[in-house]
Amino acid sequence: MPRSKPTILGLLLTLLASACPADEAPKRDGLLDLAAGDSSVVAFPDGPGGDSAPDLALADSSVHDSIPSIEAGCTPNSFLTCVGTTMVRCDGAGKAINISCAPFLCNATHKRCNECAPGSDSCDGTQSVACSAAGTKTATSCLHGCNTATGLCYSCPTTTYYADSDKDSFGDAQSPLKSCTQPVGYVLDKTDCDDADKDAFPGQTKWFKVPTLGNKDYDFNCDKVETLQETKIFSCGGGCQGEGWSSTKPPACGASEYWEVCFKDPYDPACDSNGYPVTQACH
Ligand SMILES: [Ca+2]
Ligand SMILES: [Ca+2]
Ligand SMILES: [Ca+2]
Repeated sequence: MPRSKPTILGLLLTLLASACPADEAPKRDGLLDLAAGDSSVVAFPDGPGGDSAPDLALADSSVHDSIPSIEAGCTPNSFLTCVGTTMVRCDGAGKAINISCAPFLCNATHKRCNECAPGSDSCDGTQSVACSAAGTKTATSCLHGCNTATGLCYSCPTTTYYADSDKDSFGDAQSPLKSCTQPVGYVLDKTDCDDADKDAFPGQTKWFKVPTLGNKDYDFNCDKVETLQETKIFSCGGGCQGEGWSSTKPPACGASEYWEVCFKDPYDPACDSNGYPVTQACH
């Protein structure tokens, strides 16, 4: 549970009340930044970015201005206390100041700001950065790159593999994995357009009347186009012999339409026709 200001004041009062009489309190201007040329900053890391780290907002100066015992003076260059991400210390002139360690915690054991969040190992692809329990950051340049998920260096040269969840031997470009050896379930290929459907892959020649399982479309051959299997329109009135969709345009993928077959019976001069509903297949 976060500590509130009254708790902070109580802490500071307990710590310093006996050393600094209230009636000697000088007037503070409310500014918490170090004065230019204050050499004491060297002994007190001023947040993760050195002296460029932001000190607390002006409003927080009330922590000091309202405590005469601190205003009266503290032991120059001494560490006072930590409150969350705030370090309270005494500057070279004997005045208490707040230092912001944000976004990291103030470390009371080591009397400084943490440089990082302990345990938060990270990797930018080439350099591994570890953060110790004491909040100290250590960067290691990785010979074979590092794992962005674990933050650790690879021990050997890696290759990028891709998940093949539907086991059609084509991998999913959206699921890369760097590894020294080929992991089970991963392939070098990354051209599968639907890794949830083993019937959808580049070069698929079959035609389908129901959509793919993953993308719910009809692009089974991964060429980004839903190609109709049958497009021929035919009417028995135009010469009789032949077949095709009886409609004015081919039905869409998965839609049904009447397929008409027209022919001439050698023993009957009239044009015969036969027809039945057919579902459009695509890939
Ligand atoms: Ca696949
Ligand atoms: Ca597939
Ligand atoms: Ca296609």
